[in-house]
Amino acid sequence: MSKITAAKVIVTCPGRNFVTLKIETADGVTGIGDATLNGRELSVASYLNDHVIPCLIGRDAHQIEDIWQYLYKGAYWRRGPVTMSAIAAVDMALWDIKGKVAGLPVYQLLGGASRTGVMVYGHANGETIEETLDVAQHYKEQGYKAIRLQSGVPGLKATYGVSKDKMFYEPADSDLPKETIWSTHKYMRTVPELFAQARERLGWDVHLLHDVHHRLTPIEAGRLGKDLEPYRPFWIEDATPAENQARFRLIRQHTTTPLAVGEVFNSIWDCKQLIEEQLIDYIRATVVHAGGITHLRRIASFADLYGVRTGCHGATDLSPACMAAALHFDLSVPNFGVQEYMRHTPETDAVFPHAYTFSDGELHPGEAPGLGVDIDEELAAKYPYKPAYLPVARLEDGTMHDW
Ligand code: CS2
Ligand code: MG
Repeated sequence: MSKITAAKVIVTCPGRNFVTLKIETADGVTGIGDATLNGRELSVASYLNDHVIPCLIGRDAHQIEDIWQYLYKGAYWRRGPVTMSAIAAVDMALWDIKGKVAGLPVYQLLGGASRTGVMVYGHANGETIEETLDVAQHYKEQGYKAIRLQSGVPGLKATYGVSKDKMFYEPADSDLPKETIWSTHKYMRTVPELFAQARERLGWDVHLLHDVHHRLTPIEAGRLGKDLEPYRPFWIEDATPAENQARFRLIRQHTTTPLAVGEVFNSIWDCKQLIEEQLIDYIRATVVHAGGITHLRRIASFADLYGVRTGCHGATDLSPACMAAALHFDLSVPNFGVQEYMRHTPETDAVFPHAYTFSDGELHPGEAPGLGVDIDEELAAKYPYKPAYLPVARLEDGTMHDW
């Protein structure tokens, strides 16, 4: 028995906000979990402080499944991004503790390694196609086997995924949501040209991905998928908003371009129909937003029945604690696809010392017991919370759209 004696929530902002749960047991072993929900960080911090931590004290840290079920069923108001991010943080911290007590990296507790490393994809973006491909060439030279391409759209001031800093992308960049303008008509002409030039310049040995970021209707997504088929994308992501999972049937009728969705999902129920009707090819749900390692394993096992592979979200707003947990999951899960890898800033890496390493286009979680990540509380205290929101999108006539 490893009795939980204390737990605390650490909010820090080394360039962007992160929320971390730290759990301590009677034998002095601690574990951490990421609880960051971009733009709603303080909601999860409160959910943990006010409604979870009081229920954890005195429980056995080794009872990961029972605690998961207690927090999920005991909430009465099940699911949702705040609840499931809080449960995820507890889950990650308990797997961290279990690994440390066992003296094993968490992937060994999940069934051991199923591969030598975790293929990741980098993020090439630019105002123009040429600038985007210059950055993509740089990622290719760094050894990346998979690269996401996002370029500016002529006639639009700003576009999802295009940032000033080419090695770091953070969309939550203002203390109230920025209003951006979107035009599907202008966008639809740009992406096929981007991919045509990308194959010309980068060749066929590198996987190319693109994030549509919820912007299209199903038939527009079908059109885009069909237009991109000659360039064989690894996937197009979030082609259309997925609350109504049946929307993807229409896309599937028109294109064989692989579809990825799920970074905004927080439970298996958000993707059950998408998976069982084989409407997608990759599920993007993450450790931090979909209930932790415990629940993500359930989603992956269900996906495996239908030939759907994992492609976990890994943006800068998921902390190194989540990245570490994701890599232990990725190394072991049988139906692995790819792991997103947006590098964090040096300040963030200093606050979250970690064992994972990058080489030859792959990440590896390392052999440290537990998750192999920690939080430097003293350094974290130097970066107080700073309100930051994701943008919103409107069409050129002012209609609210999906960002
Ligand atoms: C994006 C993210 O990484 C991705 O695929 O969709 O940048 C997303 O916009 C942010 O994580 C939202 O917080
Ligand atoms: Mg995305």
